[in-house]
Amino acid sequence: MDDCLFCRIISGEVPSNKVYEDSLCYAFRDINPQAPTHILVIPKQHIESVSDINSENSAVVAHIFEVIAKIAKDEGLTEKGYRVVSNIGEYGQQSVKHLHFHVIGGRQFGWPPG
Ligand code: DGP
Repeated sequence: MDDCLFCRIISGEVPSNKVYEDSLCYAFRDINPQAPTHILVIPKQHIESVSDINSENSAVVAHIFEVIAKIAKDEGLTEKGYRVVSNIGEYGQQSVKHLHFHVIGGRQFGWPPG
């Protein structure tokens, strides 16, 4: 989508700090990191949010979680633990309307979230 920031990052029109890429997904460092490691993993296909995952497009989500496990290992997050978050809609405070999974780690987190 022309007016989608993350689609423009995938195309290279908007620069990003790439961590991983394959034919289905793209991972890059968040511009405003909330922890020592903060990576966003996104499908190349434009899907707006978790609410739009269905039987037609869910295979890419399964693939993304395999990629997340690999990235977490590569970034040294697996031993201590980390968090995977997807914000959805207004109450979830989703600011970019392209499905993305935050992979955040490198410090202790609290629960519940604010
Ligand atoms: P969310 O609030 O869940 O929609 O998260 C969107 C994230 O995207 C937020 O943590 C900041 C990040 N972000 C926004 N614009 C850019 C950008 O241009 N480049 C990068 N690398 N990250 C961005």
